[in-house]
Parts: sequence; C-alpha cells; structure tokens
Amino acid sequence: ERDEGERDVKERIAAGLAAVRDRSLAYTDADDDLLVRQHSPLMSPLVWDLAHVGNYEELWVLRETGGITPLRPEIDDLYDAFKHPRRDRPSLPILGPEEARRYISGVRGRVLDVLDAVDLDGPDPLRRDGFVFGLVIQHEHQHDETMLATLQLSGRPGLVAEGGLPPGRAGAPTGAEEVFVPGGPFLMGTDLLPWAYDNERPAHRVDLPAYWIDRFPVSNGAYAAFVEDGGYGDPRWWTAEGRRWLRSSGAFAPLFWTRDGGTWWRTRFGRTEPVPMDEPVQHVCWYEADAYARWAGRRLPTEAEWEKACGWDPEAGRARKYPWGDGDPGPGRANLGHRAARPAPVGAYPAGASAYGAEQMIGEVWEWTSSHFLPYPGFRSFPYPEYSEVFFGRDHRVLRGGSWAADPAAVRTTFRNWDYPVRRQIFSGFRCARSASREEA
Ligand code: AVJ
Ligand code: FE
Repeated sequence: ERDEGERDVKERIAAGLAAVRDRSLAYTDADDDLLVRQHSPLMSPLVWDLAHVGNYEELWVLRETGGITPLRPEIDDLYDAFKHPRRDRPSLPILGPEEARRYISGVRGRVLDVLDAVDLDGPDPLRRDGFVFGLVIQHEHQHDETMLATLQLSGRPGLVAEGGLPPGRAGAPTGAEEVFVPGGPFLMGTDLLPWAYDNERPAHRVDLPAYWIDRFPVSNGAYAAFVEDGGYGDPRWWTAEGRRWLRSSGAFAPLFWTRDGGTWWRTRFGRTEPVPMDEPVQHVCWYEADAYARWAGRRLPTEAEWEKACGWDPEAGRARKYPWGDGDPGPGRANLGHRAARPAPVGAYPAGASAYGAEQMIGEVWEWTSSHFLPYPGFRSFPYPEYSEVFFGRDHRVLRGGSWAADPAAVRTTFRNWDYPVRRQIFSGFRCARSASREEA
C-alpha cells in the first residue's frame, strides 16, 4: 500500500513536470530574435529563463538528489541569478534557443530516471514527499509567469485566449464591499504542506485585532476614480518615497493605461482595448496601491491580515490550503493557470469565497500587502539561502494570492511572493483593509 502511494505521488510529479515544461515551451515557441532580445532592462531574455530552469533542475535533481556528474558545469555561472543581474544577461555567452531546448530536454530525460529510482519515503528532506521535484516544478512555473510578463512587454500578440472566464456579479461592479474578521489568534504559515517553501514555515500563532478587508480586489473602475480625482498629483496620498517614484517614473495611471477620447485604454499582448472597469486593477506598484488606500480612507492589509482572511477556518480552528477548503482549484473556484490572459470580473467566483467571505483572494492578481518580506519566528533556510533568506529585509514588500498567470502548483494561502515596491510589470493589484473600531470589535 505504501508502495502504491509512492507510485501515485510519482505519477503526479511526472504529470506536473510535463505540464510546466509544455507551458515553458509554449511561451518560447517564437522566432529566435524574440527569444534572444531584451525587451526591458527589468527582464531577462526569454532564452535565459528557458535554460535557467533546466540548469536549476540539473543542480537540484540530477546533482544533489541523483548524484549525477554535471552535464554542463561550464554554464552554471551564466545561469546563476546572483552573479548576473537581469539587465546584464543579454551580453552573456548564453545558450541559443535551439541549444537551450536541447539542454533542458537532456536534463529532463535524466530527471525522470532519478524520479523512477528515488525513495520518496526516506528520511532525506529533499526526497521526502518529492520535495525537490516540487521545488523545480514551482520554480519553473514562477519563471513562466516572469516570461509571460516579458512577453507582454515585448508586445507579442497571440497570447490572449478568448472567453473561458465566468461573468462578474451584479452589485459588485466597484468591489466597494468589506468583510469583517473578528479579533483573535490564527495559525500563520505551515508545517504540514509538503511542498511549501522555507519562507512559509514554521506555522506560528498570530493574534490580530479585529479588522475589515475588501471582499474583492480593487477594480479598475474604483482605481480610475482615484486617478480621475487627481490622485497622482496629490501629495497627501503618497509617502515621500512614493513621491520620488512618481517624479522619476512620470506615472499617471497603471502601467499599460492610456487616455484617449475620454476613455481609458490598455494595451497588453499587442492588443488595445477599453479598460474593463469591472476587472481587478493590475500593473500597479506598491506605492500606487498604498496611495490609493490612503485616498480611500483605508490601508493595505498586513500579510497576516491577508492570510487570516484567506485561509483561516474559525469553526474548525485550522488553516485551509485554499480559501474554499483543501480541494484543488478548479475553473469554478479561481482564475489561475493562464486561462484567458486576464483577471476575471469582480464577483466571478462566489464558490471560491473564504470562511470570512472574502473572494478572489487566490488567482486574478498578486495582492500587495503592507508587510516587508521577513522570516517567520523559527525560520530555517531550506534547501538553500538564496531562495528566501537573502531577500529578507526592508527592500521588498510581500504579495499574496497568485495571479491569473500563476499555476495552481505554486499557489496556496500560505504562499509568499515578494518584489521591490516600484515593480509593476508583474501581475499585481491589491485590496484594502481597515482596523475595526472598538465598538465594531
Ligand atoms: C519568488 C517570484 C520573487 O522570480 O525572483 C525564481 C522566484 N526564485 N528563481 C523570483 C524565483 C528563484 C522569485 N520570486
Ligand atoms: Fe530562478
């Protein structure tokens, strides 16, 4: 029985590896020129990401887990994200598209051999429950989301699938509705989810005062009201750093928005359309999210507030893997996995509501929180400090929830993403919160 369980896990891993590779190859099914060119100094050439995920897989599965002699030790340095910042990557002697595809498929063939032979029930924490395979699957999905952001910046058309998303809900056009989260302790983070990253561990008790949090992510319509109220020109709403960012960026609206003929338009994946006012706003940086919240008389939720509203089940006294429970995200619960290349309208997923009634917390947009990316009490780096530990500090803000471009394999209530507060080429939005008054609490 134990063996059969392990076989099932191995089958799931093999399917996960195949699915993420299909996705990577689909995103890089393009002319060589598009793949080797740098579309923004913020991003790597796509062909760098492609070989980098294979190199990561070689390091962790073939060398660390399988004890296999390095296939191409001479290229390790080129794909080390810490040695070469993104803006410098085009000038490196990296593998060309054909060579990169050959390299990653050679790695993958041997990875499947390692998977076949490995003992997933043993004491080694890299092997146990297939952790190392979860690591590479999630890593590749995260790079795929990054590649999708690069493709959007490149202007390449053709990645916008039509339809496939449920409609919004009447009465929720602006999303100006809140849910109440009573004060009290909850368990933040996890000790139980086998593929959770080190930064999600350990589970620990956090006691929060009562608060209100938006039922939905802030919509384009609500955000447009801030823009049209002169929000970008009013220093009251911006922190000093936010004002510096405004001056240096010249931003006047979310990235990809333009104004023409009294209408807001947005250009994504080579296509221009009127901004859909009932969709969650995306491509705002942390400073914009923070300024909007202040204008609205609110604030961003802390990371702990976000996680409690998303995942805590107060009746059961336990955390759920997803807002609705532990069942896998399906097309009726959340907008994940690049179904339609856009967020779904506000109110589209009543079946995905959390115990407290918050909706669309998983999928749609990564949601900025007010929190810096810091270790949980008792944090231990695993399996290497360069995934999380070196990023802890005050440089980054935490994003939660996962976007429409994130894959279910790399999304859960405890999952933590982080970025610089100036970044907005990512699929980022937010929702607001406010502390409850004494009477409300
Ligand atoms: C967690 C999305 C911030 O892309 O920099 C990829 C994920 N880590 N390769 C990133 C990651 C190593 C990371 N983020
Ligand atoms: Fe990486």
